[in-house]
Amino acid sequence: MLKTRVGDLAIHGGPPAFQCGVHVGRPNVGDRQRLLDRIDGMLDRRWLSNGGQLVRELEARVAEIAQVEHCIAMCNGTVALEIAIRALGLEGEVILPSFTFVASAHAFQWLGITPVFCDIGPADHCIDPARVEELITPRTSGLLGVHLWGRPCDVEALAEIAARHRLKLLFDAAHAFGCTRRGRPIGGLGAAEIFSFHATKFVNSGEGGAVVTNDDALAERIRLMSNFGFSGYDRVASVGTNGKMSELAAAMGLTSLESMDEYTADNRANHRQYRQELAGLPGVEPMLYDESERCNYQYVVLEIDEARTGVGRDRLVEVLHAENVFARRYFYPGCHRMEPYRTLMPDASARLPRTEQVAARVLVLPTGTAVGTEEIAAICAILRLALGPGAPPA
Ligand code: T4K
Repeated sequence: MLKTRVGDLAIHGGPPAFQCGVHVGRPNVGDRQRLLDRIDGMLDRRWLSNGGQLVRELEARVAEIAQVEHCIAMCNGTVALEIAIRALGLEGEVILPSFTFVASAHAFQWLGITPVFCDIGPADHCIDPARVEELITPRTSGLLGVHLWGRPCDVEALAEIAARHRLKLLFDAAHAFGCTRRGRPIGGLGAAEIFSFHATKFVNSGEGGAVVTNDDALAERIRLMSNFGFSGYDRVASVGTNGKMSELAAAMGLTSLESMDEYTADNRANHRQYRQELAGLPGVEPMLYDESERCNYQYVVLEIDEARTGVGRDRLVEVLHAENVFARRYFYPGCHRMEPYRTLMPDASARLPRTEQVAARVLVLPTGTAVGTEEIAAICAILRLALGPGAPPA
């Protein structure tokens, strides 16, 4: 039973609703015995990294799910992005949304490429193709679409612009593993796509990521670059770095992949429960997934319209945190308001009105296999209470 009394929004009088806390990003953990068996095998083989059996298995499985020719497993999604950018030969400027996790922008800045921030579209939280062309300059070498929350961006419109301006097209699919766009699995779009298998992702390897592509030559360059450029024991064919996934991470990733369908089912049920329990709350708009596509439902995202709720998103976050519900404001305040971009591009806000608006409204709630139906019911009750007596009962 909830003891919370949010009242007039002076934070509650009773103890927090959850003693241990309910977090956004709590990892899904697959079958422990399967994981331990894999780790045993790895120890028996005494093969811990550098193209081991488990990494090869994971690559084959990811390529199969994404229906692509090549998957190169990586130590994380950020390095996957950096290596893909370098292998594609991007330079100068690249256009991408500001409303994304900062790694999408940092990967370019890190490589000496200027990220040029584009606003997001009216219908989704993804890059707005209608605003891309005005940002193209003679220095532009590519476009990065981000399938935010696992909802694919407007791939076809971006491909058309990229083809017309001879730009390379890359997708940050960190959130979109297991999803489809018009029935086609995310993975084979553009020149390459990258996945993240970070602990917080629906399928996770603790830390991990991958680049997937159908381009043989690009895949070969990426594989070399992820292993210092080694093409043989003593032969180095190109500059490279260490982007390799470890066998331990692959053991976790493979085990996670085996439970992917259960995770999806849980996420979907959670999403549905949140929608039902929050239905009818004026000014609280749950983000929907396209049920005609394959979705992973891994984020529960609300938009809070303060003009209608009378209570701002930030206040709701405070209330939830006081109850040990660690909701998040992803991806506030937008990359353009984070350093170094804030200093380098002080005027960016003026051309990113939707980014600014959405960044001020988004509230991300806990989901995944670690969150049960009673917890979701309690989180929704806290929100209803916080939204005051005007909020209709569930
Ligand atoms: N592109 C996009 C669009 C991305 O969203 C990301 C990563 C990337 C690229 C880069 O991929 P990676 O290089 O990370 O593979 C988290 C994740 O660290 C990050 O992977 C993810 N996106 C981002 C959306 O979320 P933070 O800064 O929110 O992490 P943190 O430490 O605050 O943890 C998030 C929540 O998860 C907390 O509530 C605690 C909980 N948590 C976390 C871990 C690691 C757990 O309960 N257990 C855990 O083991 O970035």
